[in-house]
Amino acid sequence: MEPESQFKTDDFFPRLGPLADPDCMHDPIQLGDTSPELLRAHLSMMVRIRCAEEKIGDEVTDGKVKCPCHLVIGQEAAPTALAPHIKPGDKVFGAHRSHAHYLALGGDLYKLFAEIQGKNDGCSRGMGGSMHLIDRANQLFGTVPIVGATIPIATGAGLAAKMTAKGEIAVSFFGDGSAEEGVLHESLNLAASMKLPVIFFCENNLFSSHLHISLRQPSDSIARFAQAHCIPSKTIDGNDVVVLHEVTRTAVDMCRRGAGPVFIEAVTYRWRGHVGPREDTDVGVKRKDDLEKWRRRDPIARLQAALESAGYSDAAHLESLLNCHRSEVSEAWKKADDAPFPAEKELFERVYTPANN
Ligand SMILES: Cc1ncc(C[n+]2csc(CCOP(=O)(O)OP(=O)(O)O)c2C)c(N)n1
Ligand SMILES: [Mg+2]
Repeated sequence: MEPESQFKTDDFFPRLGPLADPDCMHDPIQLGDTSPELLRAHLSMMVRIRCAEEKIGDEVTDGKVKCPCHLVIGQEAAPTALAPHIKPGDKVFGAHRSHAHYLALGGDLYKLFAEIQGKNDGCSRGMGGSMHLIDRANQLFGTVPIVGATIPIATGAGLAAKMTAKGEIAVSFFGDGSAEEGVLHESLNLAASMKLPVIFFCENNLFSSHLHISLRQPSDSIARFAQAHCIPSKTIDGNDVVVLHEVTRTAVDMCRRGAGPVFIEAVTYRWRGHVGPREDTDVGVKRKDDLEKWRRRDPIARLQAALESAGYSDAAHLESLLNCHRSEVSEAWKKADDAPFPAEKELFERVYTPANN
């Protein structure tokens, strides 16, 4: 009989370690040689996303929003960092928590708010709500609530990009919960076997609804599934926009030059409940204590602190960003509030494609 010690598990079960430890990484981030203009642009986008999310949360609380909204507050850095690398012809896909991805890619704030309010001017013409965002002009090809559902579609977009050979890529954003769907594993296998230009981008916020990852999986690192499929992967601090910017740039370059798929695991944490604006501190493993610590890993505050020490920003600069985005947000919300709903007769016309099309 073989000795048990010859059965290996350790190499194959990486753990997130400090990346998932809420006591770590509270310091300002390292700016490296990133230009001050780019850093300030990232700061501005993350503040814009947060202001929009806080507004949506307030309106949900006031009962003005009828569709479920999954807020991304605390997770602004990953979509912000990826977006500048995306070019016309690329195709980005998201999931149910995708307001930030829509905005980071250049989506129109008014059309987002109109969609959330079910209005005719919404980006899905008022028929989708918060979880069905689309903005093809800015390379966002769809977000859907079914967990894992856009992963194979992004993989198919990767196959199309490979066939047209113009250096275009596909990006699939998904959460740690998607790793419990078979379709992720099928997609990883296909993309690796066919060397498809797909970035599999896991925003691992350690939770799927109210369940912490330690209650759902034997390891907290989702990148282990990339390793199992021979896909190069990198697991990083998902609240450090500079690290994210560099890693996503490399991943995009690898995909564009035909190196095959790449897997990024960005470790982060959502501040609000799974759905809606409440903090939901009564669920999950130590969520109440952990949330307070994760707030100290705030992607915005850590960038702002680093910018202040480098002399690239100050309290007045942040204040002016907040004022500017808050007023844009409140104007866009008001405009969406005043906008008309779609006509009732259009209900089926917009949901189903006519048979002769
Ligand atoms: C196939 C499927 N199963 C279950 C659900 C219910 N559900 C909606 S969101 C969610 C959690 C997903 O967690 P994760 O992928 O980590 O994303 P996060 O909410 O953390 O951003 C679940 C289980 C669903 N929408 N689709
Ligand atoms: Mg999650």
